[in-house]
Amino acid sequence: MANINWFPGHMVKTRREIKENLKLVDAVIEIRDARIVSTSANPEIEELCKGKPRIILLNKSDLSEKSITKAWINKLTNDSVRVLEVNCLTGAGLKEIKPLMEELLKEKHDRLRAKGLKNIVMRAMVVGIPNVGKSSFINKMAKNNIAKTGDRPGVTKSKQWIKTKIGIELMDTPGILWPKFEDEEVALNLAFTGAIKDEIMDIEELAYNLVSRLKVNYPERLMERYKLTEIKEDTLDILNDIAKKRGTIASGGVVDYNRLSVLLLDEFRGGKLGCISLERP
Ligand SMILES: Nc1nc2c(ncn2[C@@H]2O[C@H](COP(=O)(O)OP(=O)(O)OP(=O)(O)O)[C@@H](O)[C@H]2O)c(=O)[nH]1
Ligand SMILES: [Mg+2]
Repeated sequence: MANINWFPGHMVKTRREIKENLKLVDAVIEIRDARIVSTSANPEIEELCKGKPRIILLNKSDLSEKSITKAWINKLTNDSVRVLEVNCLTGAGLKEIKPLMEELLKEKHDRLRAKGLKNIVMRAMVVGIPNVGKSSFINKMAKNNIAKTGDRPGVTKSKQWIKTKIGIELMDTPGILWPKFEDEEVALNLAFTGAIKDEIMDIEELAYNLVSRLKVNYPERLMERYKLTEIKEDTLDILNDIAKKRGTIASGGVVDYNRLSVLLLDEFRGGKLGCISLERP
């Protein structure tokens, strides 16, 4: 349905760039969308990050269902991966990054300290698929003056480092990853959450699919928000009921599905339907 153009050529280039840049960092900070934890993962991330400790940030956790986000944290945590729920708009959860990174890098740091090193700077690269909040994260973490430090010239290719409030340095350009794009489910999840521009989607089809999904997992939210007395089986009937309640009716008394669809998607994306997770572990 969605005409997503991810340019395979770019993928090869970013993969190469990420691999190059990995040599310069201690850890990878991978950002995902807490509402679509599986969809917002990159299928090759494990392979790409081979050997590097990774911190997965489940961002936009203000919009996801808390218990499900917790379940994802349990599922994804392992020896070299730590997972945090965060909100890059308020900064909630971001302070936890440093202790987790120290935990993951403990052996390396012990080794360095044994050699007499004192001020160990931790460096990380930020990666994630489009729209997960990479820029918001970097802006929130950066010290106000966004002080950048260059590497010594001639030693490494000059890379800009962003100093953060928690004493970690971040590579200034995040790595943009691609999602799995083989199935329609993934395309829909990306579109529901706004990661794919609406112009390339059929908005009415999208809203129809969203309500079809919500009627199964979150019928009570639909009832509450749109003051429905029941959730009918047929999605079209639900849409018509919502249209009546919301007055998205065109002249002649027919439902204005375009206006209704825009309203539904806006309200979903703005969290008006409450905290909703579209994927469960
Ligand atoms: N509700 C909510 N919105 C967020 C959060 N973090 C980011 N956003 C919003 O998500 C949208 C995308 O954020 P960006 O920081 O631009 O994401 P990005 O990963 O840099 O996106 P690209 O540069 O397009 O790849 C923006 O509208 C942000 O305001 C969050 O924790 N909660
Ligand atoms: Mg960005």
